[in-house]
Amino acid sequence: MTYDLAIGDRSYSSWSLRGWLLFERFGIPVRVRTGILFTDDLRRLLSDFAPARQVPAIRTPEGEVVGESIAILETLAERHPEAGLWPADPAARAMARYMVAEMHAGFRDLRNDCAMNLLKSYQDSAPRPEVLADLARIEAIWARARDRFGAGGPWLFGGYSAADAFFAPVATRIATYNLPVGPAARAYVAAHLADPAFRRWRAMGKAENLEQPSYAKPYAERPWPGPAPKAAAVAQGPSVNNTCPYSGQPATDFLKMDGRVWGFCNPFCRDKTLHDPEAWPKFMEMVRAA
Ligand SMILES: N[C@@H](CCC(=O)N[C@@H](CS)C(=O)NCC(=O)O)C(=O)O
Repeated sequence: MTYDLAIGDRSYSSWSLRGWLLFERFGIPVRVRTGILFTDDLRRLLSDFAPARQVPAIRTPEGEVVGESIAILETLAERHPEAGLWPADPAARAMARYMVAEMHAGFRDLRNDCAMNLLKSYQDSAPRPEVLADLARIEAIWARARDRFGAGGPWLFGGYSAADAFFAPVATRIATYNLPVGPAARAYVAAHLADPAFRRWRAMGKAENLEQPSYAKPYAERPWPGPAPKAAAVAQGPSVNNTCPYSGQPATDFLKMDGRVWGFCNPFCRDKTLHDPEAWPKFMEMVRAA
């Protein structure tokens, strides 16, 4: 028995990203089920998670459904105290809770004007003053956390905590809409873009190959501002490996990287790897061992 997690399109659903990071970053096993935003597909998925009305939603191994990302976080933190979702220090923990609650309830101008879109990166999004005011507040609270508690690592409280999962989609917005922030905030944004868990999420979003026209913006584009994924291309077999690095099933779909062909058990496993090979430890272990 494990958790079930309902999510929307990985390229666009910022709340789903928060929910998923809580599992992925803290090593809590989960079965992920996806639905396409704004379609009957999502409504069908959510009918299995009643009474949840939005993604993310979870079902615990005992069958209890929990919606609202902040409630999902508290449920997981209570059930998995050893996972360290909240900082261990009580003052840091109080501040992290405050920041997560403010994120959950606020920053509406930033969220409305700059919807998360992990498929695009813009040169200039001409942010309104209201968006700049949200950014100023975000920079202030990030700096306060980093100054007081961040010495042990690149995250708000040093090591990765639930507060970082909640601000991950904000970091992507600053990056992809090229929003003006100072060097400390830029460094924190860069830590998110380089985070292997976030890179896996983005690669899976690209593999889903879904474009939501309502997210299109008229701004000039620029290259992705995070680490450039290693080059790989779709290929024909045979492959170096006979079985998929993720499932152990026979290899049926192939990619080529550094002159060698690798096999996977289905197009999605192939494509998520294709879009960022180095973000997938099981694949890279196989490459190194071959
Ligand atoms: N307050 C909710 C927000 C969830 C939310 O807005 N989810 C969006 C996707 S990012 C959604 O389900 N949209 C589809 C809909 O509302 O029908 C949370 O914290 O989980």
